[in-house]
Amino acid sequence: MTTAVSDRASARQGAVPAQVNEHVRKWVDECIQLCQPDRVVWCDGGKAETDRFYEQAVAEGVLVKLNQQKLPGCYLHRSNQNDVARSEHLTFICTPSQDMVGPTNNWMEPKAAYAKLKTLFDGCMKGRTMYVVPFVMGPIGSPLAKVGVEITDSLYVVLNMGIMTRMGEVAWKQLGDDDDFTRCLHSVGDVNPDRRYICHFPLDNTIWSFGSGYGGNALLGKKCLALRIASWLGKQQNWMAEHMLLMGAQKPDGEKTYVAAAFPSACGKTNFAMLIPPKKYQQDGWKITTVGDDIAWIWVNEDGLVRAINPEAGYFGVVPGTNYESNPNAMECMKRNTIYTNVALLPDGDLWWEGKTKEPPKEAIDWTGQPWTPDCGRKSSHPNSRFTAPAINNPVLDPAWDDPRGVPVQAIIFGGRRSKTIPLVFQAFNWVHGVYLGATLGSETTAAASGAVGVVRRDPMAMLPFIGYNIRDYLVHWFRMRKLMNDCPRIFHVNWFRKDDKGRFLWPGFGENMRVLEWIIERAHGRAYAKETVLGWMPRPQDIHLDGLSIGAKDFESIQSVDVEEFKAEILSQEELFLKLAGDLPKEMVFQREILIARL
Ligand code: OXD
Ligand code: MN
Repeated sequence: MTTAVSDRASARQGAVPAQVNEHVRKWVDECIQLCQPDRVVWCDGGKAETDRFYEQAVAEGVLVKLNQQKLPGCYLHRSNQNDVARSEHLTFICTPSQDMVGPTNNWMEPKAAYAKLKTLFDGCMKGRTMYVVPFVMGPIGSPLAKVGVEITDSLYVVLNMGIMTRMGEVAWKQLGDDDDFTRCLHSVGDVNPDRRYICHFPLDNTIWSFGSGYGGNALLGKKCLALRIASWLGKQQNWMAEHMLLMGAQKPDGEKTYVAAAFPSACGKTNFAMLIPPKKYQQDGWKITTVGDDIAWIWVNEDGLVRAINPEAGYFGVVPGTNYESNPNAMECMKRNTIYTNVALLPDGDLWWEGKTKEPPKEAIDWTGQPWTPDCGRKSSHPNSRFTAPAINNPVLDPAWDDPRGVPVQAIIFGGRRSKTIPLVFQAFNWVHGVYLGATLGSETTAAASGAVGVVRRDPMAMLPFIGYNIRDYLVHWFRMRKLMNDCPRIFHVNWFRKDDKGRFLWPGFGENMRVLEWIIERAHGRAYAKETVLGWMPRPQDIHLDGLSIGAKDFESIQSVDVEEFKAEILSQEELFLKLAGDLPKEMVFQREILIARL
């Protein structure tokens, strides 16, 4: 019986590439037996294969080919309308004890989870093709690079993985004879939210995702591997997987500083990572370069220096609001070889989305496939519509973005979307205080996750949906990592989103954030002045270049102001996190809060 099943499985397997090792073969065989696909395609990641897949995706209606004169190599995908964001409530970490995942994760016992999902995966690929997608997260040869293999029945996922990871034969080479790869099993199933589960098994280095084709739920190298599984591995192996962009900033005298920044989803990480400095800075010779826009893997090298890589090879960025003013580099990135998801299609095969141009087009087909006009009362594009573009399209890609040794990190920035209370910028007094600031980070929710938008929630290190284990242990890990460092990166807090009583932004944001970044860099090198305040070190108006802005010293002071009463309320609202962690809170967190209350 077993032999017969296994024979059938190997018949469907087709030609297994010679480099594929025994461990992978065995696992793929098991998945074939479970999912029962009609065909199995082993992806090689080559150009001929990619061209073939795009053609097939168009023929199958998965993608729409766009105007190839205007947008060469670009395609549009319209997702199922119930499948447009990460499904946090359907995301589980499966470990023997619930304590391992802590109060911020959904938990399932692994046996029960496998049993439940097996009933969903059972025969789910009958009549479909199973694609075997080998990939590497991180520059090839990096000490932190990780191999994954994703099995999926979605061509959209295959093509996105081809952009977002180092996909194909290179992964078999990196893996060699090893069993050390993340086993990622994915099926879109019937895209039914009632039959949707994203389950992580950190002890088995395994991810099973069923019922969604959305990026964060389905491109399993990204949030699932590079954050949830990787954060767990990092805890065991003394490194960190963080929801951070990585950027380089080169001063006119050639000095280069690398900065990592954690902002929650859809709070401008991509914009900040691709920032174009104001004219004056450009004339003076400042240059900003991107290493990554979403995820950083951070370690401490033999010399006690902090280094980081971007595990990804592309960008999965939010489209609405992106234009040649807000982020010209992102616009350049998505001009070619890009997959767009859930934006509006114009009659000439070009695209439009809210905020692309001031004047809307006269007509379009909206993201749901319906005719759209500017006065129809609906948005043309989904608020969480996305572009998937290769990193190599980025005009300001950092030369070291693919360097296996990573880049040195000298400053870490935490930031949230807060219309009130939180000043534009301040620096933590020290590492422990900085970790406290990161841990108590609050942000108004966005469309990147399903659920209400605009509610302040605590989002520790912008990692709330991505910490793959108990947040108590995660915070302890942050505190402990300091011990490995000779000299630690300086930690800062920013808020680009503070508003006045009339709801107008107090700070212009985008490229002008360069002014704040300059102060951060100067502080990281121990140069710029700062005054001591209850919250931390703050620039005075004369410490930030405000020339060319319609923001005077008084305005700057109000952007930086701390209202003691508001802040007391802020501390109370942090209770949400403290209560969740009751009894389990690292003592450093309790002390930091007590000191802050005393200062206020
Ligand atoms: C993302 C997210 O897609 O954070 O990067 O949701
Ligand atoms: Mn993200």
